[in-house]
Amino acid sequence: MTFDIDMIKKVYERYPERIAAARQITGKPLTLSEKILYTHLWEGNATQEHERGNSYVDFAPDRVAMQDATAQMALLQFMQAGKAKVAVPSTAHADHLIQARVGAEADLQEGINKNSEVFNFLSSVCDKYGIGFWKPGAGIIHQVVLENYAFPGGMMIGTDSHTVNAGGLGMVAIGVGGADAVDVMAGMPWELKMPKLIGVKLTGKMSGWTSAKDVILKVAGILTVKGGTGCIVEYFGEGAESLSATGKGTICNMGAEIGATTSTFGYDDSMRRYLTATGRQDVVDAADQIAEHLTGDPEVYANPEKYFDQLIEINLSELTPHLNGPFTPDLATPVAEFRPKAEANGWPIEVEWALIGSCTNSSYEDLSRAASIVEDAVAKGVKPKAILGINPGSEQVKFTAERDGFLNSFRKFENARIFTNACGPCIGQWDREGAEKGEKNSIIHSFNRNFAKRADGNPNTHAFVASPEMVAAVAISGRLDFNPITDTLTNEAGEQIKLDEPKGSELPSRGFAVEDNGYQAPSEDGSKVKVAVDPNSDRLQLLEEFPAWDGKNITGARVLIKAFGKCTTDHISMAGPWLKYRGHLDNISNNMLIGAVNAYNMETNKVKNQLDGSYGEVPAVQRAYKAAGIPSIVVGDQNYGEGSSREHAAMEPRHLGVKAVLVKSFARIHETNLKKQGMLGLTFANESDYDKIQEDDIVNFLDLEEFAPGKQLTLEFIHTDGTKDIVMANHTYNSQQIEWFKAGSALNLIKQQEN
Ligand code: MIC
Ligand code: SF4
Repeated sequence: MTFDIDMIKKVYERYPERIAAARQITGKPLTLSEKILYTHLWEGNATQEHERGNSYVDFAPDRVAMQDATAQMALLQFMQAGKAKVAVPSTAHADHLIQARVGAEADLQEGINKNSEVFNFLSSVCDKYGIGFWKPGAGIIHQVVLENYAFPGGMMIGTDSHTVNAGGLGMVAIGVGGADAVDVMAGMPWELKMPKLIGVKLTGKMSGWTSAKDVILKVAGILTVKGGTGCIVEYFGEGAESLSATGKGTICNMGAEIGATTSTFGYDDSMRRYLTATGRQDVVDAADQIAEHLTGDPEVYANPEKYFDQLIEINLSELTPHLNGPFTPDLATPVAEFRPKAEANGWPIEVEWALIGSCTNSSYEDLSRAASIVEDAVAKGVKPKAILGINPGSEQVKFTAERDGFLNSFRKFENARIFTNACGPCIGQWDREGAEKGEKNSIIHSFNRNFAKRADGNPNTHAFVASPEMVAAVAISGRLDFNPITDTLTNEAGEQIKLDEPKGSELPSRGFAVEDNGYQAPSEDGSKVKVAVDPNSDRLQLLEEFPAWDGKNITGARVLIKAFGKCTTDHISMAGPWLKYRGHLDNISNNMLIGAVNAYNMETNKVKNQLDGSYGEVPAVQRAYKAAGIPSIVVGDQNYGEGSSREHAAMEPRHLGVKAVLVKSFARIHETNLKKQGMLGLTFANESDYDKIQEDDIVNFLDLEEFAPGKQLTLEFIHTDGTKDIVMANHTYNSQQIEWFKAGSALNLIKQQEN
């Protein structure tokens, strides 16, 4: 039976009434996104219209998902909230901490050995508080959620930016920081600014080498990494219905890369098929009773320009395969145009590694299509030039793919490696031989992110994102500019051959199978379960409260760093080798901003220490300021904090005494994380003021004492020559969020309110 089916039925029972209330209040046909949002209002039936892009709204999500690298901090915070059990169904998934090195079995065992302290902590906290725990090897959070928990019309939050993957089954699923998850698990409302809506109308039908991945690679090229900020992307049209549910998941998943709050699709037959295949006929039966509410109204899809804030149309019949990258997921290039662009930019053409997997593209369908390419190449006598690495998305996918022979198809390549059902190379959990040499090279993968250093730690690795079938084709040819539609390959007999188009199965014809799915149910009564954290551990550290604001203006502050250009959460709090400290705030703070480029010398991890004029590493310099009682601020560029949901990127500066982050613009999750942790997240009222800020400036806040919603803050930058600039800063704090700042963090406020 489906997990939490009673909860799902309750959600559906209240749908008709809540939709009726929403229709009455808004007086217009509704998009799917609005239906899901309005049926999940904390207050119950809608009593007022919420202005898109403006009103803050309290929601009541149906469930919470967490992964091991963020769950540690989320649960350390939850433990402080004083609750006996989580208020909504919640799960934690062990997937980020396992390194890809030699192959699935050995890597999994090594991952368990190395991380046992953390896995035991997660397992016991989950047991205690009523949280389902998916053990190491069970699979990647978003595939496991899609297979077991996602349901059309539901709303969930998850402590990972790719939580949005569940839009593939018609959810509004949103990535958040751990502190937001704590709100929901503690039974409190969860706040979000009412998103704007981008409609994407898909016409036509894909064929040949084109895959669902190419839809989102194309959309990323159109909208760029910040074009989706504050928006839900809703896909519709005959083209949408022609895509499989896991293909829809791929598209929604990578919506994180355009900064979208989430993406979703209306309930259709592909979802029915997927739910049935994954053992959830009961969800189909329940959903079918209210099917009309689980998709946008026909008037909306007939006249989308009237109901969406922005509209994009893509004809799937004309869409061709893309490669996106390097270093940013929105640099989209159709495969047919790749060669001249690569030559002009000096991108290395030859690839040594091609990787299939990640939460984005590791479904049964993905593996089957990629395997068909490999089989074809073997049959035609072509040897692959690159090494092909594969991370299946879940134990269920792996077990079924093994049974159906796909994994053996890959194994026909002597240089294929099947890794664990886990994130692996996607998050730098990859022991790539030779990466430390820092050589300029290219890799291709079916993941979603390709920021510098992300996969193998080498800043000179150019990573390109493509569909699993293109990754397989490039692995065989060894060249990024290989266009399987037009180009030939030379086989071992010296003949010119062409690869056949990929063939695959949306779902296993014999059904999914699995022996041990890796799930651990929590105890009914967890009150006796002990959660131990060793005070001497270097992996886990109980949290201490951040101090409350002293009510005064911040004065005499220093500019710790002015970050130049792209500054993602990978730059602020690197993953890979640092993942091991995700449960230990003080230790992980030693990676704070070490990847950010200092605008004053264009170097990373080298900033001026104003105490003695020397240059030092960012965390060390900040620790020196903290010890000397000197406040500091961080200055940044556009879309600061792009990428991950990791709240460490906000907690580390908070812990080390940074007071404010002043940037041209923020990515949504990071801005909220800063607010939740009691930091000041501010934006330049005039972006060009960024240029006025100098390395040796002294910074004074002039009117923080009057901090209020909608009121700009005034900062004074005093330069060494005695001149000064007044910089106006905008902020988006509402009155509740200002209370978080005053209390020192949102969690402090929860605790105050409990007492
Ligand atoms: C990522 O893909 O960057 C991660 C690792 O999954 C993160 C979460 C994390 O940093 O733990 C994300 O996307 O939110
Ligand atoms: Fe894991 Fe990569 Fe997906 Fe993040 S994007 S959840 S690291 S597979």
